[in-house]
Amino acid sequence: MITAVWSPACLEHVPGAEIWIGMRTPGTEVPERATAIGDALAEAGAELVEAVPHDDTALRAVHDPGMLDHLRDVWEQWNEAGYPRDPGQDRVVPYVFPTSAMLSGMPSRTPTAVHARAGLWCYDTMTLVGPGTWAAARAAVDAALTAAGLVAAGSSRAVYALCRPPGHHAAPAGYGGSCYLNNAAVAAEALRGHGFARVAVVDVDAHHGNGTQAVFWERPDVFYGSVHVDPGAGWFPHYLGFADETGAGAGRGSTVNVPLAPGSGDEAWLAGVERLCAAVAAYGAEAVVVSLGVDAAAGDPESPLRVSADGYQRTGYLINRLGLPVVAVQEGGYHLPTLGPLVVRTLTGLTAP
Ligand code: SP5
Ligand code: ZN
Repeated sequence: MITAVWSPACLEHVPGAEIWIGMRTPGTEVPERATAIGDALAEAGAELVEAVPHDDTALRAVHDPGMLDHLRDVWEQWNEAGYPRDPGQDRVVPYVFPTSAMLSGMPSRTPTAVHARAGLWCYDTMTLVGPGTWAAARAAVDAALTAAGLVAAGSSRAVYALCRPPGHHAAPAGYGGSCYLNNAAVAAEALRGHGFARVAVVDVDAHHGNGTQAVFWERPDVFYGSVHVDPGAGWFPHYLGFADETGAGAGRGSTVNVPLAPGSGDEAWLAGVERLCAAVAAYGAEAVVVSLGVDAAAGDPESPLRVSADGYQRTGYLINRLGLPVVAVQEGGYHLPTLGPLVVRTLTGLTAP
């Protein structure tokens, strides 16, 4: 039996577009994704549980309070500045970024103008903020926290949170990659708070979860492992996710990255998942958070990996066989016709007796 936590508020985020290489493209992280997954879960007979509101304790342990305030308020400020009317931009889109190239060693200031401040907290032009973005992102966090609570209470060994927007690209003080708040990191933090001494995040989204990696980079109490398309072969997030990134300080060795060549299918993918599971067992994790993207599927428009539906079920089963409590949170997956069935297949493997 699959238990799935969801919130209707997750549909309120309508990105409207992604600005990619300067072009306004339709965007792929659309509300219909959540509807497609929800429909497939209902058809599969999953138990659907509505998310319960939680306080900000775990969220504030993951993200800079300044970024949280920004995300909560920025659309209203943008609207009040009049940009939806003149020049006609109805979403928050940054245009200047305080990169090290710009600052050249000088400290960053907080710009007065909202159109400049957008680039302080957002690191790309693909992750737009509209009127419903904060409500949806915060509801996705509540779904992840509700799932973590159910697992901690022992109501199910594995619980799935239908989080939207996704979260694994959201860093402590920067959002991007269609992600605003890091649902998986917040779930891991919550599991720590519920008394699991060592928690592992296993990220099977097609892209490297640079945000989650950054949150736990120096932390010995949360492991981060990811299998993803090689950023060095030209894929988002481009700057992070290489095999030599293994953590620092007290977190040295508790990050594992398995980049795969474009075109990789089930064999290479499942070998990567097995490597992550072996590392999780060796680490001595007491609970697992799965960053469950299904965009490594052969039919997905956002990655060149070629994982089959059977490959996803086996992915779920390999994690299941660790025998640990699991919170699975939705990340990417953009091929609307197969998205729902792929999630169901993964959860079928994850919850098999
Ligand atoms: C959570 C997640 O899977 N985020 C993925 C973010 C990666 N997006 C990269 C998009 C690169 C441009 N793709 C071409 C789209 C043209 N409309
Ligand atoms: Zn992805």
